Amino acid sequence: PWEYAPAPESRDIANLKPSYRMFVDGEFVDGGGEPLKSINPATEEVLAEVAGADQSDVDKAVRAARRAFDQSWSTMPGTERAKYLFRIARLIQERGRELAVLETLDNGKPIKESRDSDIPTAAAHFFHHAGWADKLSHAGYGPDPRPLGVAGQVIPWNFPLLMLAWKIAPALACGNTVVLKPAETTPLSALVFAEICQQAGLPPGVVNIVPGAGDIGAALVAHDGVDKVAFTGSTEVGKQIQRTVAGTGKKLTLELGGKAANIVFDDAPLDQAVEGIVNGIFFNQGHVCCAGSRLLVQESIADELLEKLQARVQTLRVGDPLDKNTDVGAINSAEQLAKITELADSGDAEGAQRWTSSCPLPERGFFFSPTVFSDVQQSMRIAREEIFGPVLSVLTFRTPAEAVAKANNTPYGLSAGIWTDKGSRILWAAQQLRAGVVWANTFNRFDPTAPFGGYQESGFGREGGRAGLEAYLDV
Ligand code: TXE
Repeated sequence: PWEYAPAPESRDIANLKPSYRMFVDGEFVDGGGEPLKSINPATEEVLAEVAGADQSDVDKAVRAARRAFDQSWSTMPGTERAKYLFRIARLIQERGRELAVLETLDNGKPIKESRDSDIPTAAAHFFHHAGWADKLSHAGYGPDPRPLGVAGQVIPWNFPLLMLAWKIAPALACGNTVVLKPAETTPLSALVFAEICQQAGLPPGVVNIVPGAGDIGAALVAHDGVDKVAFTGSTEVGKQIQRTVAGTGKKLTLELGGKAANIVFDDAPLDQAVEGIVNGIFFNQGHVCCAGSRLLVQESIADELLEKLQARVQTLRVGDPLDKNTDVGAINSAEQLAKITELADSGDAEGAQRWTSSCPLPERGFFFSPTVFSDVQQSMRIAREEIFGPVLSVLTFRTPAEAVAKANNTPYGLSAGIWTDKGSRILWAAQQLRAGVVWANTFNRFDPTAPFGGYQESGFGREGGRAGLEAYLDV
């Protein structure tokens, strides 16, 4: 074990302040609720205190969003809305280093991921949707597609700024205004985004950020002044939200959990597949709704693949999220670490074989070694439940039909991966798999032009691409 202390200059680069206020009607204001403490999961130290919203703050934010919708945003020509979105996109890029370090401090993810993936992809979502703002009348929705009104958006902690971008960029492009609640453990980048909205000169009330716990998310979703609800988070909370919204006439999109199969056939390029398997489950510590958490490997190559995989996982560097060489960072919270530990222990109890990387872990902070379970049966909890951590469950199959049947044997349906040399098999499997995204000979690729979303208990509605705009328009 080694002692880890983040370099003091990282706080300066992140422009970290001792306290943050919430953003309502274009102003930073105190909240009426309990303040939140944002913890650095790699050190367990408090990073900053954040104003917490209460119900009346939610109400003020929704009213501000309504005024902005009626008075400026929904009637503004698309060409003008586009200018604001382009400005926001450029400001995310300009402040990219600050945002990347802040995101890593707050979330625990490796700096190379926040630097090369989260922040650039968030900017890309604003660029992409800025380009749509003045073209909606020509997009095949009919001559006059209309915004829905005020969007109430609740996001999780795994990609704090990126999930914000997935939600806010399409909403604004279509002429809606927004009240967004970030996750309680990762509110900081959303509040820096609020500064960016001010810098971009966005009219007051178009974007409002109300930090708080689940009760504030629930209050936002239930508020009468909200016309559209967008949620990314656990399937359990998604179902609660569905019940709240039922019968109200509000539009709803849900992006929930997953248990994706990453399927490796015997003709796959194995070294390439190993890289894709590692990326599929260890990217962002496995805190990824579309993580390739079930490896389905053809029986004839299972031993060889597992050996290669273990050798590769052994080279992953776990630890200091601010070190550019770190591959696997910190687990976001003590609660999530406890959940991962409990589910991994159930794998032992149910008879799976646990293999763990021998990388040393820091003494402080929330860390979990990259773990691979073999001899996994479909009935085991580690094969059925979303672990949302760096834990891979390996199952085998003999025929393509069996692979697809096992892949589809889940209540979820967010993503899947296929590794094979045969193009015809890719097309066949992609049609058979009940998953919103199917990657072939790659994994965890995201692009704002591609719709993303689930089947079954992974939710409904799409984010990104033309399909993603439909969630924010009356056509
Ligand atoms: O999620 P929650 P948690 C899964 C993953 C993880 C588990 C629990 O398996 O281990 O969920 O994570 C807000 N009404 N995913 O507890 O509670 C909450 O404040 C309205 C998968 O963090 O769903 C936060 O902002 N909002 C997932 C957001 O919902 C409520 C990402 C997500 O928190 C609420 C996250 C309520 N009643 C977790 N209760 C994915 N699909 O990527 C909580 N919230």
